[in-house]
Amino acid sequence: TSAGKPLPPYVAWKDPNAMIVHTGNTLETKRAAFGTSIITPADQLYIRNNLPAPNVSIVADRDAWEISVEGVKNPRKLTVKELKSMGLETIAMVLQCSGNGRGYFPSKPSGTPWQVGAAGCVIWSGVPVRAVVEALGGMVDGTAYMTGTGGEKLPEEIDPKSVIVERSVPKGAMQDALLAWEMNGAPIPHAHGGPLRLIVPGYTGVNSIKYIKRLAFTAEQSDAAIQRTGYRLSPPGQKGDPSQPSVWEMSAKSWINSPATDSAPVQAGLVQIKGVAFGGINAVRGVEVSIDGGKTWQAAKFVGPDLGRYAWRQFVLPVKLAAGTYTVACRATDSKGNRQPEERMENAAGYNNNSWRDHAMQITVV
Ligand code: MSS
Repeated sequence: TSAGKPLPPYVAWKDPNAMIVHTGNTLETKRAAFGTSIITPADQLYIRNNLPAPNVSIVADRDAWEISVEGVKNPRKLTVKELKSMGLETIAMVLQCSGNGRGYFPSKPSGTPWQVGAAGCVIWSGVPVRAVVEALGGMVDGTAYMTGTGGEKLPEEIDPKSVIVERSVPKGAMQDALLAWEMNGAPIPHAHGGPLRLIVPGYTGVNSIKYIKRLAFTAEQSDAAIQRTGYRLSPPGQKGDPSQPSVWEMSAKSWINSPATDSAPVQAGLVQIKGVAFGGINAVRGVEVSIDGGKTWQAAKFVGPDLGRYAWRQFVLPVKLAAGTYTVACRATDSKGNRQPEERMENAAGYNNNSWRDHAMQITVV
């Protein structure tokens, strides 16, 4: 059930029955609300804003939005209209917040206690970043990172570096990245980063910069707080600092959506156990389900089309269940053979939780 908080006005168009409203800037999809036909509809997709979203007037004339491309041989500003003439690609991708699953950390790190719903599988259309780079003469020598800057208006009288949403990723991530203007077949909603969003497939959500106004190829990582000290895998009890790994690539993960703890009691007999599985930076190869808390595992079957390396796959395992209590769990394996671990990797801010044990659920069959 929803916490009872109403949808904030800028996302009043979301489905109130599908969302848990944590705060005005953090909304997650209810576990039982995830459908089984792969794509997460816009009105069910989670929201995470590090800063309040810019005024909705930025989507009044989408084609006129400008991005400054820097760190290329011929740096210049480009409008969305110009970008649309430079190339087109469509990619299905799991958009997942770095902190998805934080709610399962017993250490209760500060930040939103997301369970499974700060994630969705979304289709993006836009121009490949590599086409833009090529058109502008290639990256300058010495480039090591691709840095995206969000178009929020920054509060005055604060050091901009302390709040600006600006993230750097290794330059190799450019290969599959897009500057996207469309999401699930419609112009990207303002709340999800329209008119233009950087999409970095296989990386956690924070790296996919909404309302992007600057894309730079840089020798160093951004010195914004969100990059320097934020989104770092810090040992428990320690503050973030640039010597620690940045939260970038995602690893194999899966979870069961149905039957779920918060859905109606399950009737004894044949039950279809359903969920999602993805590989993160790699494709997902398989997923296993356990109904005895991880003692034994059975391979589940993928259902629906394979939308590529960065998408998730829906899976199902039919099982006959007698009345009783069961602990259901699942674990994914990626194309390189990496298996979703039993335990989370402890870190101070509660990032990258892909522990299958944390995502297991107790269900009651009557
Ligand atoms: N971008 C910008 N510009 N701003 C902000 O705030 N956030 C992040 C990304 N991007 C931001 C951006 C995050 S953090 C996330 S997740 C994402 O986004 C979300 O998305 P949506 O659309 O869902 O809201 Mo965590 O890692």
